[in-house]
Amino acid sequence: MKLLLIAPTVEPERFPKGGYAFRVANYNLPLLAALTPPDVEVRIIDECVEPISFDGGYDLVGITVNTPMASYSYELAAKFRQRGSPVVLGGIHPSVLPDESLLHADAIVVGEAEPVWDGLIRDFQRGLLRRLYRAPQARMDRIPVPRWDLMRNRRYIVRRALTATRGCTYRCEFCSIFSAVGPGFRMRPVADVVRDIEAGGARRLVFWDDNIVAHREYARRLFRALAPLKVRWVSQATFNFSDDETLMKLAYEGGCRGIFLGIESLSAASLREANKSFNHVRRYRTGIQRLHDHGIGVSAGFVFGFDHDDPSVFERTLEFAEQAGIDACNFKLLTPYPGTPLYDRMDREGRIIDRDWSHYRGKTHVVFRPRCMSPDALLAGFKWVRHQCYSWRSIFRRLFNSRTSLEAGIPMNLGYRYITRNEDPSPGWNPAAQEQEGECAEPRSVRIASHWGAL
Ligand code: B12
Ligand code: SF4
Repeated sequence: MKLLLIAPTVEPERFPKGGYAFRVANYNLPLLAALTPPDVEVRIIDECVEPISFDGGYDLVGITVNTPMASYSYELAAKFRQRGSPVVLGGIHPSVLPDESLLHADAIVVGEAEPVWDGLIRDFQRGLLRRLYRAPQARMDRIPVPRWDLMRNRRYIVRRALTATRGCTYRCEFCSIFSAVGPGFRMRPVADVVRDIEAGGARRLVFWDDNIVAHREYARRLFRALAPLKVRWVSQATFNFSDDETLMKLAYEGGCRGIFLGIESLSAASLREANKSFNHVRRYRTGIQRLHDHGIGVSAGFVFGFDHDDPSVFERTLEFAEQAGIDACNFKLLTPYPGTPLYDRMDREGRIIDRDWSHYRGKTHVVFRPRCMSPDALLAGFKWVRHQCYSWRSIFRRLFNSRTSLEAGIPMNLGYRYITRNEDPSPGWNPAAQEQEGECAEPRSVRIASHWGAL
């Protein structure tokens, strides 16, 4: 039996020929391949690094689907099905919208593949494939070593990605984690993580954990176990990582050179709205400094479009990022992904204006009606802040103020600069330059003054 596993991309502009920026190896498909019975011949195509070929005569095709890629994945599924290859869809989007996905597939998996994938393949081989496989949460002590040997390894800048934990202890309004991996925070045995890294044999890794420090004691054990491996890695964490000196020290010794922090907003009101009050705006600056002092670069996620965001939010964020020396900024438009509490609220309030999933990329379209500015102003401000932040002036200012982990900071900024300009050459405009009218209107001078007071 021949099985093809596909990771599609809707971002061909991000991966032009020879452009290696941000090519990080995919994790879920090598994992799925490792769960596949050994008598099955498996091929993986990650569209970020190679085009999809429709003519392999595959007996079964599996596609991993997130929301922005849903429509495109359905088109791919139709093409394979026309050629006689049945298609199974899995991942976050089929898990939250199973009825929609079932219209485009022979079968779907809702939830994590580990508990059901082997059975699905056996059902298929016996001609008994069911339409829907609903998986319970996977056991963390049964995660196999991913089949990295099936990847086009040379085409990635970071060749190994994995997770030590799954889930998050928080429930931010806009976040899909709860619907992606279910409730609770689960940890893999540290020995299994070490086993995977040794088997992977790479010196540079990404841990795609949602919050690698959520369980402090586990994180300490993990970081101690990583130290002898002499690997360098980046991961994701909540801001309170920066409260814990011991943990930051152990993380650095274990190879951590950069951390993605969901800062999201400089406004306490917006953080409250997002159910993220555990981020304390007043601690941002010292927290970033402490991470830098420990040799850990900071990549910060910022979201624009909260109900409390007025048109000055873009320039205030840019100024803060530069002064605090944030090594890399990841800006996103607030997007109500299906399955999130934000989606339910926006839907209830009748504020969703666009349900074309291909627009749910968090950077190309505003899909809801913002409270304090027009959708056009939000999109323009978003483009403006991205372009400004990746101007040479801002890159220089941020990296100069950081002076940490430049071996990661410089290529990351060059990568982001390349992507930002390649994705959308339009520089946008700063909505704060125009005075706002309406329910959120406040003189600009007052807005700016109250902002600096809060920081
Ligand atoms: C890694 C990652 C990325 C990487 C992907 C790089 C790569 N080469 O893999 C990058 C940085 C590029 C990325 C980009 C984006 N991402 Co992202 N990303 C993740 C992250 C952190 C981890 C995914 C992962 O590998 N998990 C580990 C594996 C093992 O789990 P898994 O993927 O869920 O797979 C399991 C099951 O879903 C299932 N499964 C998955 N696929 C398949 C396929 C088949 C056939 C079957 C049977 C089963 C199955 O079985 C797997 C094993 O249990 C998740 C957060 C999360 N915890 O899921 C967000 C997440 C998936 N991303 C998200 C988003 C929104 C995005 C972006 C739109 C950016 C943004 N606005 O944040 C872009 C979209 C890019 C695009 N073109 O589609 C959302 C998805 C929301 C949604 N409804 O789609 C998530 C859930 C984050 C969040 N907090 O909300 N992302
Ligand atoms: S945004 Fe981060 S902290 Fe909030 S629920 Fe998602 S993963 Fe957890």
